[in-house]
Amino acid sequence: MVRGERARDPAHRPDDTRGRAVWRRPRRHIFEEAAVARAASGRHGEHGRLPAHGGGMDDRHRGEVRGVGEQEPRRKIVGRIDDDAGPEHEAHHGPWERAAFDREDIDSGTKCTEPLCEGERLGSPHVALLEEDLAMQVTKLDHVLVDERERRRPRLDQRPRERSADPSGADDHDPLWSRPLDHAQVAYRSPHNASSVRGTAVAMPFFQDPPRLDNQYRTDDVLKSHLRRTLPAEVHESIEPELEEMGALTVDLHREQLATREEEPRVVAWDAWGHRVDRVEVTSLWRRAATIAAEKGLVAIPYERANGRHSRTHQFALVYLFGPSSDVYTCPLAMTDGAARTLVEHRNGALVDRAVPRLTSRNPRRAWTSGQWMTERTGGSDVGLSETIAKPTEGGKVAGLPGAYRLHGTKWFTSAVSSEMALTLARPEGEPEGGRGLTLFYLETHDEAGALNGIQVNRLKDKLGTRKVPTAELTLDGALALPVTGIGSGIRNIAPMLNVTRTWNAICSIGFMRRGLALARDYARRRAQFGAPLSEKPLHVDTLAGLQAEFEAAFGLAFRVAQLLGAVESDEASKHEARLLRALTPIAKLTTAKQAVSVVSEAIECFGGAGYVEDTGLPTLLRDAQVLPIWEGTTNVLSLDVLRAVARDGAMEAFEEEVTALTSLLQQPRLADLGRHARTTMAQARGWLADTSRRGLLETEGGARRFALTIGRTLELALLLRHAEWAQTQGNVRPTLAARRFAAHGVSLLGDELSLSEARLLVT
Ligand code: MFK
Repeated sequence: MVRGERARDPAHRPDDTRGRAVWRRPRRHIFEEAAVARAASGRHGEHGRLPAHGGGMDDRHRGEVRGVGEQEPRRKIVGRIDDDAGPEHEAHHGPWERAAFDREDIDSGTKCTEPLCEGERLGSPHVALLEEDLAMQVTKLDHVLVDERERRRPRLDQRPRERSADPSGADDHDPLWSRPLDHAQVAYRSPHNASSVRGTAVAMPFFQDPPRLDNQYRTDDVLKSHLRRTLPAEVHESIEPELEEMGALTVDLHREQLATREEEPRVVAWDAWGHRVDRVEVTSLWRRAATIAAEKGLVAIPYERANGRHSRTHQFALVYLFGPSSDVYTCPLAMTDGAARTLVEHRNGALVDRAVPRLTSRNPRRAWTSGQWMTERTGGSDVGLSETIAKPTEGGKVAGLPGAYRLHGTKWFTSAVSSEMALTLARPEGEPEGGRGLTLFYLETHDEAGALNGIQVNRLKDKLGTRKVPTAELTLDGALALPVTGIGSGIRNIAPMLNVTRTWNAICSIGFMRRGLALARDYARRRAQFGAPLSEKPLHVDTLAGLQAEFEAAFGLAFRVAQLLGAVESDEASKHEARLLRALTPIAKLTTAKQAVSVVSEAIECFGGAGYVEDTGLPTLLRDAQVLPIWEGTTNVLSLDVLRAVARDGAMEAFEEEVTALTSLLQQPRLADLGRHARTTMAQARGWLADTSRRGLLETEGGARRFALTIGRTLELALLLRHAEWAQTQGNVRPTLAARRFAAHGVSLLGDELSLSEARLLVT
């Protein structure tokens, strides 16, 4: 008899299968031993509790194993004996059917009739477990059960995808729109099971499955679809393995983030022999992140420029994936990129030769990061108030380069002080007040002997979030530094750094949104309340869809800036693109940062109380997101920057041109309607500008945030519409749905009635 035939032969089922024999034997001693084992271990959780009543073996058995319901009785042991059968079965039937099979087997005792499965199953070493073995294993099984349940539980995203009835294919893109969980699964998971069982049910203790992260590239339809549209096929193809690899790394890093949640950086001020060392020790994940970042070229890619104008898209696709798993290691990376860009733009050959190869190195042992030391006690926004002074030296050098100054002052917020170098601002003696009197300086944090370069770390900041980032207060006490590009105009000269870090900020904002949503969506499938998974609850679905729409809109804006930056850096930008980049950078930073806080906050709420509990790791997401609208220019400061760009750099024309180009050729009627809406909003914004400036500059300034956010949201809508029309040609209506929902949230925050005098009345 061949394998399989034997299995199908009723004469051989199930008694001559060792697996079935286990079921048929009395099990009293198994559970008695288990009870002893538990008593010995002091473990009395409900999960392992024997029924208190003194029924016979069968009753006890029911109480222990069947108590949760008819679905429950054999689950623990099936969890073991199917261990080896599963993969073969899965190979034949796919994970969804395999899971169904597991459950069917549990519930009714029926088995898969697939010959190979059957055969493999019969041959499984696990089915040979003797009762004695089981007795010894039973306490372990309590844990195994949880893991097994998790591993075997069918998930919507594991089911074979069916072609959607909707020719648009919308269903194919989002498990939320896929078919719902069946009732068996709901019952299987729901704690309400306990009340519906007959007999002497003992409530099975309920443990909520935590949210799981999957490969963050593989499951990101928004990123994939964006890259398909915006990159030449060969570029997309060539970078996809890196993205796939980074997507997998995000899962691993996420696990490590949770495991090292309580680690924080620290300053070691003194060495054992009393020397002041001010060594900053970073967390283990940061050390790993530094290696990954260098090896993956997260800063290097746009300088290598292997993909020409698409190099920034390439880089930021990786950063977007990496960011939320990195414990904000993106902070030093952003500043490193900004410093490299600034040095390259200013063409200081000696400093470029010295620092840029290190800042952009893929060798973790050689790679440097850079700080960006701007903020002083006088303010983080009005940088022109800086008090740090620079004194020329006689023959002072930095890295062998002459012309050094000594800096004296306090830097109040220096992010990631663990860097090897920094760009900073100081006022050379005799220079005028204000931003123009400041000079942009280059310094290295340590001298060649490894001693700190006239820098003392006063303390690390005790912050709301970004707790892994060693943000320090520093005293510069004669730090040697070189002017990067002459004396004066420090703010203007550091602007390239600001624009790069603001772009990183926008990318990290969408990364945070994506992470919050990925976890919330996964959780919605695992969490049943009021009789069904949250993913089937209309209000929950509607809430998630609204967040998704905000995220998709923000995504388009952030990556548009990345695309423009790539075009400008490779000298391939049109005049329109170059003009647009200057004004779109603050718009993207401020708009996406606000969305990130709001979306992440809502995503946390999707977990109820669990989202508020530290060891879920979820509160960290919100705390870290909260920095996004604050650093690199607050929402208000950037809104004023937008007004300056409108006044000086023709930004309004650039915005209008962009919205018109994106929306005027839309073919699909619903999209075209929304496109008209975007153009009308842009025209209203221009009207608002004209109107408020007639009423006085203060009136315009008072509405600057609403103006900037209106421009940002209008551009987001236009970009989403453009993408939606293309996506429809690919049979994907998802972006169309996102655009409609996003537009329904509202894009304009402007209104004539919101005058400054009214605002003043409200706040006095
Ligand atoms: C997740 C990734 C995150 C990244 C992590 C980064 C770590 C964060 C650490 C920090 O937070 S570092 C501190 C960040 N600080 C800021 O971002 C400063 C916020 N304040 C501003 O941006 C103010 O608008 C500004 C200091 C620029 C205002 O100062 P002023 O003296 O009123 O400057 P003004 O007159 O507007 O501009 C001076 C010159 O710079 C002008 O050129 P001209 O001299 O030719 O007239 C401006 O055109 C030019 N400029 C200013 N902003 C520019 C710019 N040019 C290009 N792009 C810009 N964004």
